[in-house]
Amino acid sequence: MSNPLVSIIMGSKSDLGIMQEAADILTVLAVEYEITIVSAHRTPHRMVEFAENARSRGIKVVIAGAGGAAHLPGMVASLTTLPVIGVPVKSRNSIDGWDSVLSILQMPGGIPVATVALDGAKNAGILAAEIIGAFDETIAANLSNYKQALKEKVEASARELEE
Ligand code: RP5
Repeated sequence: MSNPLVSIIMGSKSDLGIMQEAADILTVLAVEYEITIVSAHRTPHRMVEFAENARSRGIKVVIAGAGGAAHLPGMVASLTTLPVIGVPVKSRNSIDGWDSVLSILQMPGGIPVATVALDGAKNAGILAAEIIGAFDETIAANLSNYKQALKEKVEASARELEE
């Protein structure tokens, strides 16, 4: 996309099955994004370069997913003043998912990462859109329509059940 506002990064291609859900919902909400792989452990210099340049490239929110010893979201957060949303991934090197969750959630004071649920990439995308939507009325309207559709779906299910 030409002017991405959200950058979706992940530690490994093996995270893509989950992280694609963030991309898909951003497409639905008409938020421009970029998506790539940046590993805190395997490509640390690439991670530093990414985090130090994201703001000047026009990125407004970073969504970072990783599993196991999931240091990517926190390390990126330590290198940028952009908001970072962390997605704990239940990867094959994760014991039971808690390692991914706690690695991303339990940040030290001063370096926040907005952590979503295990494998919660879809909510990460929605949260990123909401941050952008705080300053962009078109995206806010798209979010409003999306939430209205969710509400109508639940109401339709309730009616069906009650019949
Ligand atoms: C993490 O290790 C990645 O984010 C991924 O969730 C996990 C496993 O990576 P691979 O061994 O599948 O490349 O750094």
